[in-house]
Amino acid sequence: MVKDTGSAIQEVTRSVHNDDIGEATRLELYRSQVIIREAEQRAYDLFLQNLVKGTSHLSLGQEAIAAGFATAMKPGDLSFCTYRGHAHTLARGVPVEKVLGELMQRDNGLMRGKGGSMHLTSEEHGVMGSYAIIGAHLPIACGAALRAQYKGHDDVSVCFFGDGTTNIGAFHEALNFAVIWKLPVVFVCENNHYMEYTAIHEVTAVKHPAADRAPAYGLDGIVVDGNDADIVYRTAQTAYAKARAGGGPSLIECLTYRHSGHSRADPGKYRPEGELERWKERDPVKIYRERLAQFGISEAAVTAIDTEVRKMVDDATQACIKAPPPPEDILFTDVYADGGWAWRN
Ligand SMILES: Cc1ncc(C[n+]2csc(CCOP(=O)(O)OP(=O)(O)O)c2C)c(N)n1
Ligand SMILES: [Mg+2]
Repeated sequence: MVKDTGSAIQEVTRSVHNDDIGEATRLELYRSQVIIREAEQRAYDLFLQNLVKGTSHLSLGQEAIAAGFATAMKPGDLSFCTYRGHAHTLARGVPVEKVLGELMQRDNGLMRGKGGSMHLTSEEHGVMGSYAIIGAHLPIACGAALRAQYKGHDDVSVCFFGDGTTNIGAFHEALNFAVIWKLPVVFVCENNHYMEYTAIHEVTAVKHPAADRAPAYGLDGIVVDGNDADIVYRTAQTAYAKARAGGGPSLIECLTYRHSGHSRADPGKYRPEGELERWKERDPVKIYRERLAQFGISEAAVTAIDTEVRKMVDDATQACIKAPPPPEDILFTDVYADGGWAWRN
């Protein structure tokens, strides 16, 4: 738990010694983080080889948030992502090959290469889109939650966004709407301390961009250590249980840091010297390896996961390199809701 006594924050203190998570879930949390880490690093390597064109935004350093929230979800729960959405898409179980193929604009990609890095979507996995317009998906997540409430379904809509997004009108509108309607939606602010190239504290009136605004909408201000997958997982469980029980929305601010620049071409030179190194000491994957050891999980079990995931990412890479580009006729498919475009003529 990150200590913060300077603002109206509800402290959510959870002991890592309370082992209610269980070994199977811990291994799942670890595996999910390693898949994201390896796939994101591979995406960057492929970019350097000019095999990924266009821009992409990596979540290296932010893996615990995607892993923790997705692992606590049930099938049927819905994820809404930003352009920094590879991690959340992978965490819901979309195969690495589908994600890398999409980044490489191949026919084997998640949307056959038509969407690209910033628009990963898989209805089958509950990934209801990645949205490049800042804040646009918060009201959309409210709409999905309103549908669940109206139909009496118990799925939860989980909406991920950055710290900079809290200064956009849609963030405030969506929060107010969700509270008034008591919607089963969980808003997750990944506070990585930077917008594109600007530190969030330079342009925001409060210290905690999401949590300090929560009381204005009648919500608790929750700040958690977003680099600790156990804490994230437990926080997610609490918020989902509240949403499913008709208790309405939650807003959770997860403190974290991106290891790479904003997008693939950004070397991140605007960051103060030593800051990245300090955060790397709190690398979520490193923290979690230590956690597994603390709970008596053998090094061999951990290495087996690392080896299996690396092979999976290598195999996916090879399959994508061999995959053809999409045929031209996909330009005329999946364009409108009926799947085609004929109605326009
Ligand atoms: C409405 C809108 N305004 C501006 C942009 C340009 N833009 C892209 S990313 C970004 C910064 C967002 O920062 P944050 O919400 O902290 O997310 P992070 O990239 O750190 O995950 C901005 C301003 C945009 N995509 N949409
Ligand atoms: Mg940010």
